[in-house]
Amino acid sequence: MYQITRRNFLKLSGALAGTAFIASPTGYFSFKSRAAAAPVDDETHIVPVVCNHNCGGRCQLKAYVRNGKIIRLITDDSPDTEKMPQLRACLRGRSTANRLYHPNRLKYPMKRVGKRGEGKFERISWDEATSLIAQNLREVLDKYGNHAVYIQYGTGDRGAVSGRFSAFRLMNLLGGYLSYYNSYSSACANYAAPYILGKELDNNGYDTLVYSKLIILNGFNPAETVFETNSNYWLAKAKAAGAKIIVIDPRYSETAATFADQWIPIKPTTDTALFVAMAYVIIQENLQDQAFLDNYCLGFDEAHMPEGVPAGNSFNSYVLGVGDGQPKTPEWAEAITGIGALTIRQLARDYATIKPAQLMQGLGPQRHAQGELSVRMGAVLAAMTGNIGKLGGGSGTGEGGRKNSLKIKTTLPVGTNPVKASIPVFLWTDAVVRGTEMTAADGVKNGPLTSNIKFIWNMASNTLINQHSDINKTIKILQDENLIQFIVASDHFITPSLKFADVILPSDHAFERDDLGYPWSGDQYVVLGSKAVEAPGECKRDYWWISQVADKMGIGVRFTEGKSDVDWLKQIVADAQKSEPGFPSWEELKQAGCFKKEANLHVAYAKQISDSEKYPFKTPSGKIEIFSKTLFAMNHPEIPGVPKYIAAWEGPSDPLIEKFPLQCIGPHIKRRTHSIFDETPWLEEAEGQTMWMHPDDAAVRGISNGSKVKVFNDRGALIIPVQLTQRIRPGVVAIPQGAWYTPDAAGVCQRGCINILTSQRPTPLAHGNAQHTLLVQVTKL
Ligand SMILES: Nc1nc2c(c(=O)[nH]1)N[C@H]1C(S)=C(S)[C@@H](COP(=O)(O)OP(=O)(O)OC[C@H]3O[C@@H](n4cnc5c(=O)[nH]c(N)nc54)[C@H](O)[C@@H]3O)O[C@H]1N2
Ligand SMILES: Nc1nc2c(c(=O)[nH]1)N[C@H]1C(S)=C(S)[C@@H](COP(=O)(O)OP(=O)(O)OC[C@H]3O[C@@H](n4cnc5c(=O)[nH]c(N)nc54)[C@H](O)[C@@H]3O)O[C@H]1N2
Ligand code: SF4
Ligand SMILES: [Mo]
Repeated sequence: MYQITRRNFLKLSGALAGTAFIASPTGYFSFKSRAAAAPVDDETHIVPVVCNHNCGGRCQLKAYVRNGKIIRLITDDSPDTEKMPQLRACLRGRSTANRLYHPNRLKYPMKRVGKRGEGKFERISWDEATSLIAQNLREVLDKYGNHAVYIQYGTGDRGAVSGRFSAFRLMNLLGGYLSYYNSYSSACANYAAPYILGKELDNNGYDTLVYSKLIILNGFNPAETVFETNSNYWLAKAKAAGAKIIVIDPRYSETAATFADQWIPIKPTTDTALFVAMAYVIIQENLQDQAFLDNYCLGFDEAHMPEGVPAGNSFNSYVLGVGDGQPKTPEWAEAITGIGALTIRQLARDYATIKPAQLMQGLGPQRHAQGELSVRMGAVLAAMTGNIGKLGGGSGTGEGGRKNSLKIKTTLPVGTNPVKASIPVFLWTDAVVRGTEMTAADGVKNGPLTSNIKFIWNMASNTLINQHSDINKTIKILQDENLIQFIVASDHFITPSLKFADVILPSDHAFERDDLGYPWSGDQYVVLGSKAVEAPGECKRDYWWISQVADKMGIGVRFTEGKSDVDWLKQIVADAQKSEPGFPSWEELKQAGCFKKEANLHVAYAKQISDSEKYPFKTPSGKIEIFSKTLFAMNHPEIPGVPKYIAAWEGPSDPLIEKFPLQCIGPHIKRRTHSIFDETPWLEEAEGQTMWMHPDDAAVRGISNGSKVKVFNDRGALIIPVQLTQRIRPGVVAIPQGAWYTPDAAGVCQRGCINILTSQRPTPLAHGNAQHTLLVQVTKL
């Protein structure tokens, strides 16, 4: 059906996947888009489209369309310059046609006929579907009020007129809805970073990596997770320029395989112990940048503490063991992290002496039990080594920072939410069960809630079941029809989440409509994808049916202002032309498919470091708060005033490890964006769903490579083929997150969805999702 054969495609994915870079890291550069070579005959035309899923990047694709079908996909073939490299799509984006023409596409609206979750649906008309939604919405609003309506987190559609933005707009016109804060991505990092640095996660941009002499990637795997379309391009450049690259990860990730000079396999949840021991070495060997600490920081030592805090609470005192009698030596950390003391000493010396050095952390280390602490501790190390605010250095908190300064709007106008109450996103299941009882201690802001959640909008989201933790617990909550009255969900497939909805709606795909796409904003560009082909069956854009619901709620005209989805896109572009000099017209953008603007290098906190009097850090003291009085005053054992190592529940020293002896993490892998593409045959062939396990852990269990195993804990169980590999440290297994929950009659997942095993216990400060913190046992079948 497609001109690109599966064989060629798989070869291509291999080249992009990372491991192929080992032999030739520069291969990344030599790979060129093949647009120029592509023949176009009379019947074939090329349409620029956008990949709008949530990997952080935003790539341009070009669809070869013949007889109304996409027969081939290529990627950005615009000029490839140093300042603005091409936005080349990955294996996922390039296999989208395989997803588009999948036989299981949801094509018609349906309503539930069996019990909720049973998966029995019958086809209905759009009119009946939108009437059912409007009727239930009206009932819930009348009976329970606006706090009862919740718009689920969901990242499948990152376009400007997405279903979620449309629902925000509608609900704001109807008196508001219960909102959330945080994300599943970076709850701990974004919540904790302001306490030490005064603003949400920020670090130097990826293009500054070429100025770094040392790059430490902690739990960061851009060879698979991307984050910014060209993150790997810049890493490869930095390597070619001679930077030493160290990857700290329980797995020898694709990034480690591709770029690392050294791999440090750490036990999950123990990063803070490693960092604290590095601080010990730096202090012992007097390698710290004392001038930087004295000028910019609060709480490093007893001489720089805020008033009114008892002696012995500085970071230095903690590291040296003043209070607890335990100096945080590399030997202390070796027992916790599983990393040899010598390695820790050398890592500390490297980081303190090779300058400038960038400590970049992925979001994996913070999706853990006390995920806030590794973020804070990364910033402390970056301050101790004087790397914050320096070109080639970095803040130590997160991945590459944001430099996008385009003055454009990225959504249709959604209005203002009259409801001020909000919940941490991870606690939505709690808000269904006990919303009105939740307090500030649960992270509720501007509470109390006047109702539990009774109505859920679930568009472009698999978070209702698949991507949220502890699926068995969630199922019980959703099945209880006394709790939630109504769930409406739209998607391309009947996903595990859609099975639990009351009305399910078929969405068109980004390639089947005009759509604007924006990156997570590391780069300055906008992609305008054009409608390449017709959507199948009765698939509609979410905006369309939400307009119908608005109409039935009596506010149709106020909702649409007479505009179609494309009219809103045109308005966004017209507004951008006014606010952003040089921004193209709608017609020009349609033609080009993309607007790129060269960006300046982004050095996070450069202003504060250049003139700390004029530009203080936005913390209470105006300094980098290694000690935070605000956190100290919370007087919470898991929220210390200075970052400390606190052993995780379900971590390597939890007594539960006797029963469930393996730590289990759920990495984001290249063949899926979360649960998207799980259904795609080409990608299944490129990378099946398997669990990584160390041969030593397999040997004691009599498990052989490729065999199916059962993985379980007290929350649930799954079956998965095992891949024995030295690429993971003993005692740890990795089950890629995002596989579709596929239960047998006993509820055992046959596909390997990790969230059957994860916990809903939130992190202490951010109330975030610790979805990488779990203990399991593995047995052969
Ligand atoms: N291909 C692909 N790309 C994606 C996504 C996707 O689903 N697929 N999702 C996108 C989204 S929304 C997000 S939020 C990001 C997620 O990006 P991340 O959160 O950074 O990705 P993870 O794979 O969860 O974790 C990164 C690495 O951390 C390691 N790790 C786990 N626990 C620990 C630990 O305790 N310490 C250390 N040092 N390392 C640890 C994992 O082995 C993994 O290699 O990726 C984005 N990009
Ligand atoms: N155990 C574990 N769980 C995790 C994570 C983890 O690391 N470990 N990571 C977490 C993270 S970082 C995140 S961001 C979440 C992601 O959670 P989600 O955002 O729920 O994940 P996706 O799988 O991307 O689901 C998006 C859905 O949108 C649909 N979709 C795509 N395009 C469209 C469209 O145009 N219209 C409509 N209506 N639907 C569309 C897709 O088919 C898909 O079913 O998962 C979290 N869950
Ligand atoms: S999944 Fe991400 S990296 Fe891959 S094509 Fe889409 S936007 Fe680009
Ligand atoms: Mo995410």
